[in-house]
Amino acid sequence: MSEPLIGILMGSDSDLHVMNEAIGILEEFSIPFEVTVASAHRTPERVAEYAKGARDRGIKVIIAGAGGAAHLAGVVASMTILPVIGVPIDSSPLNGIDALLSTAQMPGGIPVATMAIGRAGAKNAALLAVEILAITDRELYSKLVSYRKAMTEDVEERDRRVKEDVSS
Ligand code: RP5
Repeated sequence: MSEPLIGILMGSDSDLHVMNEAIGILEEFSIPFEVTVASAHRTPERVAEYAKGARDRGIKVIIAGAGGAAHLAGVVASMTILPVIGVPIDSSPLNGIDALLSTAQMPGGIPVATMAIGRAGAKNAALLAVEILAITDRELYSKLVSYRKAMTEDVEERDRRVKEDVSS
């Protein structure tokens, strides 16, 4: 497999079932990626090492998913110039609202592109990462156009089926 272009980070292995949505999209678009478990609170040195070394290793975009007091994406963003996409994970008693605010409410100067809570957010994080790569990759751009077209056709098909069900 080629060198990874996207780094997927997650605060715990318990986040994997959500971050699998991102993995699925990157596989669908044949984008090489790597997956790492590192916690901003439990393993801060590991997070720092990862963030500081990512660009030199060829990573173009980092996707960081975490739950609870989710500082992972923000801490990573503070230590790299690479675009960082945050995925708030609904793993706490607050169902991800805590992670959403912790990820989104960054101070001016250190941006984190924050996605929706949970699976949709993980999926969109990967699609946004692909869109960023597609800025300079025409083939990837065409794949994204086809992906959108397929999604439109799928909704139209669902519409047809619902109309049939209702009228029968
Ligand atoms: C966060 O705490 C992780 O990202 C995870 O969502 C949450 C719970 O982690 P575990 O206690 O399951 O390892 O840091």
